[in-house]
Amino acid sequence: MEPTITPVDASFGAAVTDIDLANLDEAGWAFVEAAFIDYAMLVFPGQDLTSEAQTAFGRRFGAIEALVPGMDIPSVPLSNRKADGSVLAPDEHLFQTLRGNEGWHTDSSYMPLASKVALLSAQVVPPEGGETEWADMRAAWDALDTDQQDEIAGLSACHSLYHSQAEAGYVIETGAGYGYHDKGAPLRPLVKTHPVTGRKSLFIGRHAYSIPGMSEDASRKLLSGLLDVACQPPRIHTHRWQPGDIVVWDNRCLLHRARPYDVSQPRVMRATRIAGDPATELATTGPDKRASGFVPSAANS
Ligand SMILES: O=C(O)CCC(=O)C(=O)O
Ligand SMILES: [Fe+2]
Repeated sequence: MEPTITPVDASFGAAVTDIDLANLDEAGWAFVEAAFIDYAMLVFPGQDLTSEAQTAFGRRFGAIEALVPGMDIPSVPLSNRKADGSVLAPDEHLFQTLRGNEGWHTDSSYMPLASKVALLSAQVVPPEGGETEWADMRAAWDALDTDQQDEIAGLSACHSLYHSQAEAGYVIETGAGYGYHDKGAPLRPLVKTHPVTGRKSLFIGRHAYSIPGMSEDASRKLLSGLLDVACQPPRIHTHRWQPGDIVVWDNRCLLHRARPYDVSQPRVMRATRIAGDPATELATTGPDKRASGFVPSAANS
């Protein structure tokens, strides 16, 4: 069986059918690997993978990033329901994480080592909303004029989950655990060169703030202006999930976000995150501030 590839209506992305990801032979993997580099995002409808099969497929792309540090849970449920079936309350950490995912981001850019690839599958989907969207930051870079490209070429930004969750309305205590830096914030160039394709892309999103050498206000204006322009058609694609679908995307050159839905309806997804390569996804350490304008002092550190 030869897989069939159908590009989606955007500057990136394709759907792949006639393929069985649970029983992928080497020829099948070679096909997926090449298509992934060409399209940056692949949708595989109706695969219905078990958690183990999703993890095994994920490992083809690289080492799994442990989302629950110290625990061997390679693929994690992203569910708005607790184990007893009740709905998460707004003051719960996971509820806030899920709402935070509704802002454009690239995964783990707030970690010293950012993620390079992510996989997401749908188990239970709400009747309306709850789609996932991606945006092509290569095409966004290409769409800037030379003056704009020159203006940002040498700049870097801090990335922090304290910052992005505060912007989403959730103030997180210091020492909150996974993803919350305890020394300097990771500092990353605004322009990233893809290690495989060599293409440049904008490396921005909700975790990015505070550009060294610029005021907080100017940083905010620049970053939000870039994000607004970047995440526009034809550079975005929205996937309306069916249970059993799995999507894999390239965090090195795409942003993504979840779309809102009625949170009284169940939405159960399963996520696998692939660690970046130290040669290309490791950040340098930036200033010791948790959010825009926040500088720890003896009193509040
Ligand atoms: O739930 C979604 O649609 C997006 C989740 C997400 O941001 C992720 O899996 O990294
Ligand atoms: Fe994400």
